[in-house]
Amino acid sequence: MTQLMTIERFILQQQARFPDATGTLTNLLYDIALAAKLIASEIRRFGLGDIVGAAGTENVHGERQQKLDVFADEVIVRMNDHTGRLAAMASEEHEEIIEVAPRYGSGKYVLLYDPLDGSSNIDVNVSVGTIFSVHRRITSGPVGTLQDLLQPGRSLAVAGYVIYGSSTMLVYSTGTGVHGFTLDLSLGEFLLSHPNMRFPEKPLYYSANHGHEKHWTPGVRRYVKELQGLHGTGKPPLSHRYTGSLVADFHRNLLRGGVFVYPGEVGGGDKPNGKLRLTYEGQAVAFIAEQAGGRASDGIGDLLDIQPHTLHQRTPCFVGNKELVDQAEEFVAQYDHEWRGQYLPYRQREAQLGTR
Ligand code: P6P
Repeated sequence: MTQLMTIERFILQQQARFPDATGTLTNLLYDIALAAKLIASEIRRFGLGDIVGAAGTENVHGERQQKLDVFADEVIVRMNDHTGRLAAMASEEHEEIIEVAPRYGSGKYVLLYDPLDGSSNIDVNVSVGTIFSVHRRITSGPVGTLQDLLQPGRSLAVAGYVIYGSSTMLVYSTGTGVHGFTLDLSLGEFLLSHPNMRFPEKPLYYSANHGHEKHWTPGVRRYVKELQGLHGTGKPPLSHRYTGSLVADFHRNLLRGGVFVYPGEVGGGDKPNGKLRLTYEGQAVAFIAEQAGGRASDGIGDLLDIQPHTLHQRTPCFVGNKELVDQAEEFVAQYDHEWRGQYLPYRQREAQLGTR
């Protein structure tokens, strides 16, 4: 019988490798794992329990808020706003920084998260996910500030996601590899099921929403045709898989090899700078991708090197096997000068620390 390794024991084992570790990050990861169990149990009951349909409210982006979005967000806030481990938080469901009470605000870390990514898929029973990133605090006041939250992804302390699918999995990295844990419902424990996850050498899939193809740039159109093997380069075509849940598409590509593509749009498209949010979606999958031997780009350069300017800043995103992401950059560099011209000023905007 293989050794039962719970996430708690694994995190403690990993902590032992850092003698000066104080256990704060370890306990923060426990908190996130517990929040994931609570959210998972509510999702399993969805449609059976009293949480049905949309909450009737809209989130900061004018998107219909499913009650489970609200529930997941509240679980994460309540799990973390009084532990003394965090100095501030940011969430897709909150327009502004989530303040931590000064008496708890001296934490060494800040947490950025999307509580329920892909939530429009909930009531059609397609996998959804929670995405989280943890930065080390860089300010020293009584509570955390935007400056702590608007850091490049390269300096992340932890990044991870939970996928609520046929099983519930928690995948995370602290910068020493990517490790996956599957929730054993009979034990109520996340058990190590995927140690040291790496993108397979040979990719099988690409994920993109062809419904937006008319707004893709010339370079991205050519790139996707290359992925489909239509340029006669002899490379085997990749199969197309797209669920509309970043976590589900990214997770499949991590396990089977592939690339997720959500580019910036032109020609009347309403997403010139992409759709994904840099701070609480893009940075997390980019950090995990690099730790798993892959990479992430906005079409210009590494997504982890972008200095965020606002909490809800969007980013184009090509993430997955390294050579597939490298290829995307080559096509954008060769064919997409017009799009680059309008995107670069957005990408390079100074961090707006005083505003959202
Ligand atoms: P589209 C979900 O809303 C999300 O942010 C990601 O999870 C997902 O990859 C993307 O949007 C889907 O967007 O435009 O293809 O529906």
